Amino acid sequence: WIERLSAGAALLHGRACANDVRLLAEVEAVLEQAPLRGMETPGGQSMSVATSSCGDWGWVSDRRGYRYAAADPVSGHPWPAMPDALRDLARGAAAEAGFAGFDPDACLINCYLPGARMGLHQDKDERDFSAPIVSVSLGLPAAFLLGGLRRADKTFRILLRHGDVLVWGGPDRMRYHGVRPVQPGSHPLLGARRINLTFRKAR
Ligand code: MD5
Ligand code: FE
Repeated sequence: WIERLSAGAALLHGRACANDVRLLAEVEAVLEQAPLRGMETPGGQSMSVATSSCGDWGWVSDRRGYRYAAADPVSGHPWPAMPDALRDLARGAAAEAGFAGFDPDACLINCYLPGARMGLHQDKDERDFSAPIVSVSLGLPAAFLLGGLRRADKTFRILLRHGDVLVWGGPDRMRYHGVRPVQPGSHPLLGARRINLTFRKAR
């Protein structure tokens, strides 16, 4: 079922569950070509979330800053293609939330082991903020923090479970958001980890 969180944000509960085995297999195939790696923030802090990407553009972070890159800096090769099963899920979920025609060119793969977290931030490395962002949660649950358009705005906690799909667009696209430390546990399909797929129109 679709839960409308605000004008441009919707939570599609369990939307990815029916196809989870296929989705995970596609993600694992991407990770064989472009393994998960730790990244460093421009300030020199190491991030607790391990990341990789598929699609035309991959999100990277290092001392030079945050940006989208056409090649994986670890291998020097282009990022793996975005698997159809992933693209179709993102397009379908966006359409159900009111964003027909979403055409993602980047899929960021975030892997959270227990204890990993993501601090409050805005997604502003994309060229065109008019496209929505689609986020797919797999594995261990996580408490997601949804804030406002200013860092100091009050945040709301949303529990994201395996298979949940979030769509953010329009007036909600630039909200501050973060992820509380993932609690220890084990998921029947993914084991002791949370994987989040974030589909974006980067360029
Ligand atoms: C995650 N990832 O669970 C989240 C899901 C990231 C990131 O935040 O940058 O890799 S994406 C959640 C999101 C994206 C864009 C806008 C909003 C939330 N929002 O307005 O709340 O690993
Ligand atoms: Fe984000």
